[in-house]
Amino acid sequence: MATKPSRGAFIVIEGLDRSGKSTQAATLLERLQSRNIPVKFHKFPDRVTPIGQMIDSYLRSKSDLDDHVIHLLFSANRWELAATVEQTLNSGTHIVCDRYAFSGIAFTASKPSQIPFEWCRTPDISLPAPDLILYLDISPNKAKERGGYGEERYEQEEMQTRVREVYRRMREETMAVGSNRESENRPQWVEIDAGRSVEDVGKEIWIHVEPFVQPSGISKPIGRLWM
Ligand code: Z5A
Ligand code: MG
Repeated sequence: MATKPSRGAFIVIEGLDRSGKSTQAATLLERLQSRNIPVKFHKFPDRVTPIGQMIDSYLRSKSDLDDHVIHLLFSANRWELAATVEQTLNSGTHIVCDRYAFSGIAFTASKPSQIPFEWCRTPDISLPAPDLILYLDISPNKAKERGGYGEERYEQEEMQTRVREVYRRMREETMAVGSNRESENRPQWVEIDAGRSVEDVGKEIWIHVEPFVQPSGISKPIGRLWM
């Protein structure tokens, strides 16, 4: 039985549609579980909650909502699980999370309605911050060749190109935000070339994750997004 760390690590997988986030989240989860490392999985949107059901209906184009409203619902969907995330981490269990606030900002800020980036970021300010963001990068062209592309409303190449640009901006800002603070309080953002085989991407992910899931655990307190 592995020793429980002082607190668990919060690991978020982000990236464009079909970059392989869910595939890699499942692989990572398996890898951790096979080593008896305590871990819990979250996925956003969490389509099970009442708010998540509204989001699901919107994504499947079964209902229509104002761009601001759907953005706030995505954020509320994270807030309704924020206390659970904290409890899990404080109990010494790691979290692997498939998409988080970065998806929220990237998708809304890329819409033709041109909602300002800062407006998009505001509702998620002070959510539990990840310790590690694994950003899976892929060209929209390559993503298009993968299974299931185009089934939901945001999966068009032009939109995906804009989404990629907003992710790049967030990466720069996430790296810069902490420059006046202790660097150890900054979430670590790692960009991974997701255009390679599932195995190669998984191997690289493990190289970045392993230092975060040591028995000694994470000693710094849980951070707050953009604070
Ligand atoms: N959204 C938002 O607007 N605001 C928010 O706050 C949040 C989300 C949280 C649904 O999300 C939408 O919600 C999404 C963003 C928006 N946009 N759209 N549309 P979702 O997470 O539920 O989406 P999804 O249905 O899980 O798809 P995905 O995340 O886009 O895919 P993925 O998880 O990145 O990829 P995958 O399912 O692992 O793999 C896709 C296919 O590629 C599959 O057939 C795999 O077998 C294959 N695959 C995976 N990896 C590889 C490699 N390496 N090589 C070849 N083939 C591969
Ligand atoms: Mg997915």
